[in-house]
Order: sequence, then C-alpha cells, then structure tokens
Amino acid sequence: VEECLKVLLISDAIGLGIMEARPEPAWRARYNALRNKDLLAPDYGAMHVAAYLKAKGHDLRVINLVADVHDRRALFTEPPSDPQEISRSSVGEPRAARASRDYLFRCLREFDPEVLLMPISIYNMALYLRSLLSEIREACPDCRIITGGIYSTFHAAEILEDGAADIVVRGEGEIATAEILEALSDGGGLGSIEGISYRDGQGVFHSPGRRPARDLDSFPHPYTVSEEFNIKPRFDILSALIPDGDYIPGGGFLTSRGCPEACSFCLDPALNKGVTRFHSPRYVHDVVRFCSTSFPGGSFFFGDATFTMSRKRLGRILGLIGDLPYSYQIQTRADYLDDAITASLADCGFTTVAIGAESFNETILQRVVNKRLRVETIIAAARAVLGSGMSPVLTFIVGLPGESRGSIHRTVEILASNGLYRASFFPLVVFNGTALFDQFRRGVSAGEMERLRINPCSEEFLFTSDEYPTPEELTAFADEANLALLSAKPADL
Ligand code: B12
Ligand code: SF4
Repeated sequence: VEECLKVLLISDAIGLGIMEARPEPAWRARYNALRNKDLLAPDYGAMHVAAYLKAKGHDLRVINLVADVHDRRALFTEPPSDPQEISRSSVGEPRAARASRDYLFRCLREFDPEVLLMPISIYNMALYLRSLLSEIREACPDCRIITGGIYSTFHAAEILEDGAADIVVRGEGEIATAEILEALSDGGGLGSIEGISYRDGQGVFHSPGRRPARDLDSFPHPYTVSEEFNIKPRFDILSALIPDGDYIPGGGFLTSRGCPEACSFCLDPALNKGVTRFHSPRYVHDVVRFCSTSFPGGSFFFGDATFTMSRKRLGRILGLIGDLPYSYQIQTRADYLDDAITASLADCGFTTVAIGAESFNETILQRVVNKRLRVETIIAAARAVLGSGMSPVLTFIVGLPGESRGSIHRTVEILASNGLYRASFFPLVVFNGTALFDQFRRGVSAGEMERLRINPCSEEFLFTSDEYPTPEELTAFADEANLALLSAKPADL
C-alpha cells in the first residue's frame, strides 16, 4: 500500500455496551461466567479483517475498550454473593464503564483517524452500538466510518439511514474492507466494490453481493493480530475464571465457514447459502500450534457448525493436533458423529461435543425447525459421545410453534432415561435474516414486536405463542425445564 490512511478499529464496543446499558439479566451474579466471556472474548470476525489488512500493509491501530483498560483477573472475579443479586465484581462498578468510555474518546482525539472500523455483529447490543456510532461520528466528523459483521450485513440500509456510518460491508469482510481502503486512499470510487453499501448523495447504494473467497487458507489467521487485540490477558483471565467444564472457553477458531443445512431459526443459511468452505488440516495445525505456544494451557474451542463433517479431513486434523498441549471442545451436527468418530476425538484430547438438538418432538424437528435429522439420530450421537468418555452438551429451544409444555416435559424424561444431563433449554429468540423471524413478523403488530424485544438495546425478539402468551411465561418455562432436568440428575453424577 503506497499511501497509508490512518485506520482505527474499535474492539470490545459490545463490552462497553454491557457495562453502560446493563441489559437484564447480564449483571446478575449467577451469569458471571457468560458475562465475562461477553466482556473479554475477542471479536473473531474483526480479528479476521484486521489480520488481512495488516498482512496487506495497512496502518491499522486497534483499541480494545475492555481488554486495554481492565486487564486484571481480580476485576472480573465475583465475590461470594446471592446468585440472583446484582454482581459485585469491580468491572460492574460505574467507574469501570466510565474508564472505558473515556479511553475511547481520548483515543479518538489523540489518534485522529481518517478511517474508523467498527464491528456490529451480535444482535443483542446492536441498537446500543448504532447509537454509540452516532456519538463517535460527532467526535470525528471528518472520519470515514465503516461497519461490518453479521448484524451490519442484514441491516445495511438502517445503519446508513442513521447517518453515522458511511460504508457497510456485507458478508465476508477481509477483501471488501481492503478494497475500500485502497479506493479511499487512491481517491477512487466505491462503485465497483462488491458486497458493500454506502450513502451516495441523498440515497443508499447497495453493490451486488460478493462471492465468498474460495481459498480460506489464503487469509492470514486471526491470531496474527493477537497483540493488537490484547489476547493474552483475555485468555489468562477467562481460563482462570471460567467454571470447569464450560464448553465455550472464549478462545478458539473456526476451521470451516458455513453449514450445508437450513434450520429455520439459524442465520447460517442466509450468511453462507448452504455452502461450507474448509481450511486445510495444515492451516488448522498452524493456528492451534501458534495458540498453544502463545497462550499455553486450557481448552480450545472449534466453533464450526459442523466440525466433524468430513471424515477424511477430520482424521488428518486429529493426526496433526493430538500432541499439542490443549484439550478441545467442539460443536457439530449429530449426523456427523458415530462410534468411530467419537472414539477418535476422545483419543485426541477432545472433552466436550455440543450438539444442537432443538426439539425431541419429531414433527416439530422436521416441519418447524427443518433440522433434517431424526430424534433417534440425535440420541444415538449423544450416547456415542458419552460412551467414548466425552461430555455431550445438548441445546433445546422452548417455544417452537406447535410444541407444547407436555412435549418439553417428555424431552426431559428422554434425556434423563439416556443419562444425558448436560442439556440446556433456551427460550425461542428470533432475529432478522432467519426463516422463523419472517414467520414471527407476519404474526405480530409493530407495537407487539416492541413488547417482545429482549431489551431496549437488542434486535432480538422472544417468540411468544398461545402456549406461552407472554415473554415472562416463555422464559419462566425454559427455566422450569432446566430445573426439572437438574432435579432428575442423580446426586452422584
Ligand atoms: C466463537 C463464537 C462466540 C465466542 C466469541 C464471540 C465473538 N465475539 O467473536 C463467544 C463464546 C464469546 C460467543 C459469545 C456470544 N455469541 Co457467539 N458465536 C461464535 C461463533 C461460533 C463463531 C464466530 C466466528 O469466529 N466467526 C467467523 C468469522 C470469520 O465470521 P464473522 O464473525 O461473521 O466475521 C466476518 C464478517 O461478518 C465480517 N466482519 C465481522 N466483523 C467485522 C467488522 C468490520 C469493521 C468489517 C468491515 C467486517 C466485519 O468479516 C468477517 C471475516 O470475513 C458464531 C457462529 C459463526 N459461525 O459465526 C457465534 C455467533 C456469532 N454467536 C452468537 C451469539 C448469540 C452469541 C452471544 C450473544 C451468546 C450469549 N447469549 O451470550 C454471545 C455474545 C458475546 C460477544 N461479546 O460477542 C450468534 C449471533 C446471532 C445473533 N443473533 O446475534 C452466532 C451467529 C451463533 C448462532 N448461530 O446463533 N460467541
Ligand atoms: S445445522 Fe446448525 S449451523 Fe447448520 S443451519 Fe442448522 S443450526 Fe445452523
């Protein structure tokens, strides 16, 4: 890059949102492990983009609104307290949020960026982030503001209409962002760049979508920007504070992008259009080896939708990473698990396999979820995981249209009779981009939709129904199902 623009990437803005907006129930003492991950786990999507820009020679600075300011374990430690009470950890005090906010605006003044990159990925704090972007715009009126991430991808027009962002990157961000920076630095137009939206005069212009890159290995891995994202203190604190057996430790990497399925509640079908792309086993090995040297010990999470999809590739990955000093946790689909696969995972130091079960009601699973899996396949896969000495983690949705309370109680019985006690029930939450969100929106008025918004900062909605007419009833019944399974669990397990 000949003429380098001063580019600033803002990381951990979602953490600042959690500290300032304090959405319920994030600051309840009992959610401390989840909250610490939300505050400290790095934004992997933004790391991927930053890694690519760095490799291309851009002058990129990253500021971490949580990890640069609050990097000691003691700040995140929850003193013994009633689990229902509000957290008494130091990071929960108002002055902690103030310190992060002051840091943001001080950096903006001192660095005076020409281009600012801001991820808006998770729907949960999206409205907060949009309003923070407006404050940033006021502080940096001449800066070009670019946003990207999964929320931005599906809300480009709304974000641009706010007036704060200039450009939205839709979908995969590495190449598109580099092309934007090149165009801005050359004074060239944006018109030929695929996969972006921007304000053009009074209107909003959406360029055609970009085909995702064919060769994922051509991208540098996200940990090439570990210093910039202050990864070490994050992982040190998370590894020390995350409870034993937590299956998403906060450190990890996706060895593939995209899932071939089309479940109705999931964003993946709209993001990846049913296409799965893989990193090579050699690339995966290089990333894990890099991490095991830089951040030794603990557990590593492969967040792929379908980690075990290709048997041959899996065998090669396991052959390469088995000797590295980590234990591993994955998520995958039940149809990509059998006794041979689970035995090879267990031999290689894998400890936990998360499986999206969604529902043990066959009709709901096929017709409402579109899971394309039979209940018996899910149970068999979970039993195979258990039988190999690993821990299966099953997740279920409460509130799927047509599923009754009785059916959930039967699910709890099936789980208990198969010894599958690590399962969680989540209330049905829907968001734009999924098939279930379209169904939800057709059935509610605008006013009702507001009532069902999870919190004022969020663009996620609780899907109520005749069975669970209010958000409170839906969440209370999900809690009830979790408690019912817990109380069915034998004391010695
Ligand atoms: C690992 C992971 C986590 C980790 C790390 C999170 C993180 N911030 O990266 C942990 C465990 C902490 C986590 C927590 C949560 N997660 Co999570 N997580 C994932 C997972 C499995 C992988 C993320 C990843 O590595 N993606 C790979 C990269 C390459 O893709 P990407 O993020 O889309 O990024 C690309 C583009 O979007 C774009 N891009 C991204 N950022 C930016 C920024 C700019 C400026 C630009 C230009 C472009 C750009 O370019 C990137 C590279 O191509 C995804 C599922 C998935 N497949 O993405 C869920 C997912 C993102 N998580 C999800 C959720 C709901 C959560 C939680 C809210 C759960 C909870 N109840 O607490 C929290 C939120 C915490 C937080 N602070 O972010 C949902 C989000 C859906 C939604 N409604 O918002 C997903 C999609 C899973 C799902 N199917 O439901 N998660
Ligand atoms: S199998 Fe998992 S990742 Fe794939 S579409 Fe269904 S829920 Fe999404």
